[in-house]
Amino acid sequence: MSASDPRSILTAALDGGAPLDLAKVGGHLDAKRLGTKFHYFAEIGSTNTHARELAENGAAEGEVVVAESQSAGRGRLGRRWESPPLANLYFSVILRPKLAPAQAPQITLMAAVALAEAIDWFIPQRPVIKWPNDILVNGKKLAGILAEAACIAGRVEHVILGIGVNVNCPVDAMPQELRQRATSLFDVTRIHMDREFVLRRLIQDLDRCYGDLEQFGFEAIAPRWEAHFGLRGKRVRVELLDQVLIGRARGMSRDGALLVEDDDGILQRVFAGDVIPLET
Ligand code: BT5
Repeated sequence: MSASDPRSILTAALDGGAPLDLAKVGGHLDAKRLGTKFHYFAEIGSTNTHARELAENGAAEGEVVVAESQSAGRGRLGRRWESPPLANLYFSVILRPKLAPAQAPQITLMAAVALAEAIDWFIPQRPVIKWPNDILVNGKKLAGILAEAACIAGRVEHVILGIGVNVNCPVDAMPQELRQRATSLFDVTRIHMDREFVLRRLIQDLDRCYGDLEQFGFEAIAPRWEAHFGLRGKRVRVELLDQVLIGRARGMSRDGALLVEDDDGILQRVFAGDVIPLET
C-alpha cells in the first residue's frame, strides 16, 4: 500500500477509532422489538449474509448483526458497499413481518423513512430519500439500505434489513470514484460522532417506523416518505433492467412504486431500478 493509496489515508484517518461498545447501545435502547440481541464481529464478509444464515436457523425477529468492517459488503445487484473499519455503521436486522411477498418492498421504504428521520436529528441539512434505498445529504450518498426477503408458500418468511451509514469516515478517505458522490456525518458536521449513540438512534427509529407499518399500515409511512422525497417534479433518468425511462418524478404510489410521468404524459410505475436526477 503506497502513501497515496486511499486505503493508507483511510488507515491514518481512522487511527484511534475505538471499537463499538454494544453495552452502551443495548443498555439504553428504547425499542419494543428490534435490538433484542446483538451479534458483533470485528470483521465479516457481509452482515446481511450472516443475518440470513441466522434467520434460516431460527433466529428471532429483532436480532441484529453488526460489524466494524465488511470484506464483501453488498449493495443491490451485486454492487459493492465500501466498509472501512471502525468509522461507520454496518448492521443487519432480522425482521419477520406479517406481509405478503408483494408488500415486501414496503420494508425498504419504511427503513428509508426511519433513516431519514434519524439522520435529520444529527445534522442541520435535511436528508433526502432517493428512491428506493439511498439517503442523500447535499446530493451525496450518506446511507444505503439493502432489504432481502425470503418468501415461502406465498408469505414473507423473513426480511434481512441491511443498513450502511457513513458516520466518521472522511470523504477524502473514500475510494477515488466515490469522493464526489458520497458523504458522511463527519463530512457534513466536522464532528466525530459517538457511533453507539448513532446506532441506538437508528435502531430506535427503525423500531418505531416498523411498529407504525405493522400497526397502521403503509398509510402511516407514505406521507413521511413523501416529505423526505427529494426528486418530486425533477427530471430523472430511470435505468430499468432492460430499458431506460426518462421523465418527471411525481412521487410514490400507495404500493410503493415510483411514479414517473414520461414525455408522452403517461404516468409510469417503477418497481425496481436506479434513478439518476437530470436536474438539481
Ligand atoms: C445500497 O446499494 O446502497 C445498499 C447498501 C447496503 C449496505 C449495508 S452495510 C450492512 C449490510 N450488509 C451488506 O452487505 N450490505 C448492507 P446500491 O443502491 O446498489 O448502491 C451501491 C453503490 O453505492 C455502489 O455501487 C457505490 O456507487 C455506492 N457506494 C458504495 N459504498 C458506499 C459508501 N460507503 N458510501 C456511499 N456510497 C457508497
